[in-house]
Amino acid sequence: MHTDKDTFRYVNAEEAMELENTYGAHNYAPLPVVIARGEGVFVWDTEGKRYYDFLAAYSALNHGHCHPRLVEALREQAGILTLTSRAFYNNLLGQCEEVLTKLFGYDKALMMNSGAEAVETALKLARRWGYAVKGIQDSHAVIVVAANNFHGRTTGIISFSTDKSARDGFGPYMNGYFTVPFNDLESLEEAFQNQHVCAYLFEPVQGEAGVIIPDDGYIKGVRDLCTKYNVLMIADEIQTGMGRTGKLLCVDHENVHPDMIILGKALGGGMLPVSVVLCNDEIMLNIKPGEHGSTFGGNPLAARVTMEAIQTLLDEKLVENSNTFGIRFRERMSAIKHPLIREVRGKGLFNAIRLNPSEVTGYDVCVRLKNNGLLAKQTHGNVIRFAPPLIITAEQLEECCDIIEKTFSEILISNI
Ligand code: IF1
Repeated sequence: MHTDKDTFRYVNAEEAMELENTYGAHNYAPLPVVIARGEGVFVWDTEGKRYYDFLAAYSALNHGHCHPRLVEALREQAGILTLTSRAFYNNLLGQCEEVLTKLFGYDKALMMNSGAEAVETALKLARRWGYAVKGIQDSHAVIVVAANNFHGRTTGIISFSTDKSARDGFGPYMNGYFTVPFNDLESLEEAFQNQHVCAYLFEPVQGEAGVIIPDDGYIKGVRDLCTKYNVLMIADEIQTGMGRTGKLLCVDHENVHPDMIILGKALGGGMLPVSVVLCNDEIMLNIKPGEHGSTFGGNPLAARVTMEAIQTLLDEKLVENSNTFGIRFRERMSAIKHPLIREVRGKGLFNAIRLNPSEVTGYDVCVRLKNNGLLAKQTHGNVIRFAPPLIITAEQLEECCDIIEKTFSEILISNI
């Protein structure tokens, strides 16, 4: 309950938006809704209106808002020990690393905080392996990436982005990357003819590009080519992992074991930033003490919450939920007959609707969805991503499909 001695105050929606616009960077253009509370699949705005959250913080909220088990783990550990730095051991990091390595089948884990930090860590590990193990000439390593990738916002990562809005105006850029079309094994094999290539970094489903799903067999094909040419296969599962696509990892759909996987977002249960790189000793142990790290990486609070997030995911069968309800969601969306809808696509509860070009944009549809009580986000103008928490129930899913169907029925298109 809010009291005067609190360091914050009640604000209405107008004031909250005014404060952010006045005192905050304008690096986002948020939907005009001010969220003040979250629970499960729901959020409430400052005026008490309830919405279904169909973005789930870009899949960081697979467990839903304020999951009781995660809140309790966070709350209890926050009063015991939150941070030691890695200058010392702590009683929880090793246990968390054991859980992660055994669950995903790797020798070692390197815990970081943001997804981008884990991606940068993976890139450094790949290069170090390229020099120390593959024998690539120092500072000549090349990492292959997919066009339309999204792996984070650091100057190193945007150096290999093909998205102008993410990349332009931030140069000079990092060298040592080569771009191939996503979902194109022929181009990938051609790129691997270069002996300086040490790794291929890709998203098993491209999220920001608009939930782009590769052909069946692509992930297996990547595995085979990486093995054939002694190139590290690095799967960025920061958004697709933790059950989002109906399997624990997206690469599990093709029973493929990458040389390195990167996790983030939901790994921290939507409570705090946690990310990790998992790989075997031949790769991980090329970074020696003092050659990489971060202040908060592997802190005991993150370790505790991560172990609770993983156990909750398994106990509540959220991966199975994602698969089952994803099928139902696409069934319902495909049944909506509307001139605006061009394509419904997805895997598990990672779905998107691609709109036909018209005077109605993805943003317009998201504003209408908001007015009807469902929050979603467009990407690249005409694709709307639908990715609810994996804890959604059958009844809630049907209600959300009803809302989406009703919203499209209210949109009259004159120019298609
Ligand atoms: C923004 C996008 C999604 C990611 C993958 C690494 C990262 C992300 C596959 C970096 C982060 C976030 C970042 C956020 C919006 C969101 C996003 F639209 F930017 F592209 F989800 F698709 N790999 N994605 O999706 O992780 O450093 O953010 O923890 O920057 O606007 P991070």
